[in-house]
Amino acid sequence: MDDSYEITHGLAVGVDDRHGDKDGDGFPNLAEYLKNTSASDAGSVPTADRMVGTGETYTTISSALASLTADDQIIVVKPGVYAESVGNTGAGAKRVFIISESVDPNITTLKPASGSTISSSKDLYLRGFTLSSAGGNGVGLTGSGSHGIVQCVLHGHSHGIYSQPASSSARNFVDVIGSIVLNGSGSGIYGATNASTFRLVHTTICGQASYAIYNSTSGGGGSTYTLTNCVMWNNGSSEFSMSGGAVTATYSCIKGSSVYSGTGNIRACY
Ligand SMILES: [Ca+2]
Ligand SMILES: [Ca+2]
Repeated sequence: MDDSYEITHGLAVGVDDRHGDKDGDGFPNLAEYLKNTSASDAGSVPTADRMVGTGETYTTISSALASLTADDQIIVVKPGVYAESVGNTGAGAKRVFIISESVDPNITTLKPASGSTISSSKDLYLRGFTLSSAGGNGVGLTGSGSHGIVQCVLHGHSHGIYSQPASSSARNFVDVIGSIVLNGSGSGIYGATNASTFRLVHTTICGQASYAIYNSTSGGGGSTYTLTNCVMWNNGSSEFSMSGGAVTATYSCIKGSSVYSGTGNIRACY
């Protein structure tokens, strides 16, 4: 975002707050910037490029996504259960915002019969969904990009969020804000081959059979994970497997006796 836009709307210059929502209108600062609406006025909101739901032209997210001919488009999704695996990969992939019409993730659910729930090789912003699966990953991020997963519940996947940039020179930046990852058979976040940068804020990972966060050492995968006001609790193996990666935690509650860089953390409180 341009500094002039950030100054006009009271955003923090020099801080990557693209996935924040300063005015709380449900549209992230970046979408408001790209669509020329005000990031500091909840009465000024972008118009959806596509609407998905009963009675709309598009009744699946996949069909709306396939119809896009440009990047930086906004798909708004009405409440409902969408039994589809959404793929935003390959030659047709777009930078896209997929936003639930409701603030409540419990009434807008994405639940494929099998496989990963949503995958993307370009910038993906996803807000206000429950993602539920029968064994695949929740959000699979390949290619390289800047991604936001906001106010989502990721339930029962293998890995909740799986990031594997396309090459050692690519990198994924992933904001996870106000979300819960729980009760999957793998890890909550899996930093796979090649490096990613994760920022977790107000996010809980619990009840995963493996780790809260697992960092792979392959491909020079020196990923970083910055946690603020997060809870990592009761995951099957332990909270982190971090060889090759690094955790910095601040004002977070992390089960176990390990000490992590950062301040104000509560630990070993079990
Ligand atoms: Ca906003
Ligand atoms: Ca606004």
